[in-house]
Amino acid sequence: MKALIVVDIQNDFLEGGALAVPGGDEIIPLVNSLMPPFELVVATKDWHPADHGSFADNHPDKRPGDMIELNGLQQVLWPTHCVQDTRGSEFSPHLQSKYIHKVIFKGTDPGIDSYSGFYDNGHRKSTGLSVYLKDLGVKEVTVAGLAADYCVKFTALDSMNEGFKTILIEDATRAVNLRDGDFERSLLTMKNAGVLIVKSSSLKI
Ligand code: VGL
Ligand code: ZN
Repeated sequence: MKALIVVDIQNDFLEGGALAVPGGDEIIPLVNSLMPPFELVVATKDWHPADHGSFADNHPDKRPGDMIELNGLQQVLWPTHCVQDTRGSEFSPHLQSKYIHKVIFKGTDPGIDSYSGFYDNGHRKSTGLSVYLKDLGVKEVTVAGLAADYCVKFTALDSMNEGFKTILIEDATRAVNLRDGDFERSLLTMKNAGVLIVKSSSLKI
């Protein structure tokens, strides 16, 4: 069985949102067309409590983009985003969420960030996604969504580590690009880890 994982297509990552990913809105029509052919569609939601340690607002004298150490891990500080049960954490109204079979919530522990849909950034706790997929007999995982240099990258890398054949649709993602070239570097990191990088036009489902 093949699964599509749609990463964090939430208002805060889209135009007008707190942590808007440049061009993020452009992928939504493509993601909408990718979902129906998949037997299983899982979506992730970044789902932070208001006191989350990745928010610059929660650290005196810090600004978005600064680095801190958060419980032993290096952490980039972000604008406050995807707070649980706010409009910013909802799926885009343009995303055809009726095709989503299962939603995985991540980043709920205020003391640790969670870019991947599988594990937190310290690989300390699992979200249950791997067992969920394996129980359903999933062997192949295709990844799309936001953002290519954070949540999409770490979801794809963990998917490989968990033993799934893993495919990234490169035109169905966009990067934050805090530094120039982060998108290209992320593609290379995924490729070197064994992730197949494909264009949607050459995708066979
Ligand atoms: C993400 C930064 C902070 C993402 C989530 O979805 O890529 N990036 N939280
Ligand atoms: Zn986040």
